[in-house]
Amino acid sequence: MALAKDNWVDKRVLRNARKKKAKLVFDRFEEQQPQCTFGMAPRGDVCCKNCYQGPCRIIPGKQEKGICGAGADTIVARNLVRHTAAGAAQHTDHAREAVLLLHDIAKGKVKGYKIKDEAKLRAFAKKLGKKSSGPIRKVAEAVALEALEDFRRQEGMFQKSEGEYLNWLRITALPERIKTWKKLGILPINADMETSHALHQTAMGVDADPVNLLMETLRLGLVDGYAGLHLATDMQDIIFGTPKLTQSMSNLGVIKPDYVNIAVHGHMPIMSEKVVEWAGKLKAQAKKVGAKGVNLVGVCCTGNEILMRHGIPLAGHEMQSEMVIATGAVEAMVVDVQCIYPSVQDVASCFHTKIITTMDYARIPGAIHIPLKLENADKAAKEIIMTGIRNFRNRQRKSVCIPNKKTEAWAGFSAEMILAALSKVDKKDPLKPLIDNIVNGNILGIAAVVGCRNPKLRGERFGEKLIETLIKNNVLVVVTGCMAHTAAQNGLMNPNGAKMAGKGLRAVLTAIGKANGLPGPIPPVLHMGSCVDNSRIETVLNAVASKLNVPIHKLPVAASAPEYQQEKAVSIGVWALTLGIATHINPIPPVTGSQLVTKVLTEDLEKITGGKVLVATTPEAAAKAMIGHIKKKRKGLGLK
Ligand code: SF4
Ligand code: WCC
Ligand code: FE
Repeated sequence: MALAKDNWVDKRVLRNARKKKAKLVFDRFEEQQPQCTFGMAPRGDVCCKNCYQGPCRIIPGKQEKGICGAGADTIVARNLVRHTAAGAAQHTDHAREAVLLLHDIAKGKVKGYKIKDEAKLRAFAKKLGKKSSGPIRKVAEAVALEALEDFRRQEGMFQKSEGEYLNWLRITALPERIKTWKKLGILPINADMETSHALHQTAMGVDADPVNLLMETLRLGLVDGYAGLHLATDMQDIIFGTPKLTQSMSNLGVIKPDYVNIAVHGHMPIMSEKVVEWAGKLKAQAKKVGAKGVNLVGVCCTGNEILMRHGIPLAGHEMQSEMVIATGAVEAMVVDVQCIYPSVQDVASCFHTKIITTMDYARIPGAIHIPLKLENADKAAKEIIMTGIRNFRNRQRKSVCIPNKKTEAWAGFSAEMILAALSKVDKKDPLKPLIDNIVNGNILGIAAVVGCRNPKLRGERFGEKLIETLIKNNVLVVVTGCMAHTAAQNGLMNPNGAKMAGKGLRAVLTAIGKANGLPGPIPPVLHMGSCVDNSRIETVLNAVASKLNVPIHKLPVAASAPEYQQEKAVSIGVWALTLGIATHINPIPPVTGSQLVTKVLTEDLEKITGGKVLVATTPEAAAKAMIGHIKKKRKGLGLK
């Protein structure tokens, strides 16, 4: 296996795992070969499992219809709706938890949490047309109730183009977009209604019209973008603070030999913020067991969240989560929801690590369960840290293998932080330096490279090669999610990384660094946060689009999820398409069995929302497609 080429796969840690007979994702990946090719490119056959007459397989020229009579177009479109709905449901559930927390803070029901960014909260009240002055808890209640409306509004069910729609979409998206979506009749009414409706619509014997189903997919993209991503980010910023520039480290080497190491993995700051707080408070307890202190490290998106707000180092992306444990030096891994391989418990059983689950609906057999609820968060977080501390004595020194790999990573580039940094260049008009440099070609365009790493692409360095090629070609890259870990580990998220950027881009990064009194250029790859923080990218794009008075789809921008694997990546991608962003996704999604769906996504959609799917199966081809698109958009704007 070509694993050695991936610099995030540490050979010594792999060996350490093997010594303990711990199987890692790569081993299971091999065991799974050959994987079923139905529904997958390039064969492009189609598979439906939506009822128990099936599963049905469609083979062109041989078996054209499923038992119920559904053909390839219907099945492919239905599957896409279901994946998008599942992704959106994860994000909206996440957002709802944050809204409920704000509501409980407002009602004085929880003591352990506070509102950190009052100015942001008041700004949202204003946008929502609510009273923004006065006691902060009153404002919080009004905002939380407006947000909750996005989960319970019923009006407009059978007249979607006329009815009411998501508050968070109304206050966030640009008027031009809302008009487009309204015309298409895809404005979502309430998040829960839409995701559950999608299950109904795609069941056996309901919607068979592929075009209608594709419209539903777009609607779910909007659900994801506004009732999921934006709502989650906004609530989290209000409660936990809006991220600012922070400097930290990344990769497995952030695990420290003499400390109680606790890895935090998952997605929700509701849990991780409390863990961060208590890790700080219980230092003395760690010393009592012979450790120098508690060393928290972040995995996956929780890693991104606590890096952005507290400078906690990133230990690894989702696919490295098992390797974090296989260092033999992690006392506890505490998890909440999403992207947590159940295998972390199997690997932990080979070492001394305790896996601690915290959410009642996300449990792993064999793990310790310490439910972290709003009302007992402090008690639970304390117990979590103490579980790690108590376990320090069980660490087997001979099983410890911490690689000497760590890379400096700058993070915290919220939209507010980007504007603040730009305002040091031009106080009166912060966006001007960015726009001027796009116009003069120093910055060719902006690309978001986001999402997961996929074991199918192991050894290919797809994500890192794509990012490197983009910045070399003067494309400013913004990242979130597991791709942020990738960029950090490859040295692209610190001032040194600017050396890899093209001349024009480097000059801009240097000028911004200088204006901000930084020791060097700002990084060529800006860490904008977790997966829900893809919302921050739209915030920046909306600001630029509004200033230039052009829709997003005319801007020289593109996106890529170069190694996607989660349903959430699908819903985020669909949302990007609704915004009018050309979006590369790889591996090729399971849509090629339907010529109609493939054509709509890669061609026709551009005429409808301005967005389209870019297909490319090598990093070089992906960079070429994205840069080609950016150049086309520059030309459209009359830029060279
Ligand atoms: Fe087969 Fe139709 Fe059932 Fe799908 S819904 S499994 S195509 S019978
Ligand atoms: Ni977002 Fe993908 Fe990571 Fe999970 S955390 S693995 S969806 S990128
Ligand atoms: Fe994530």
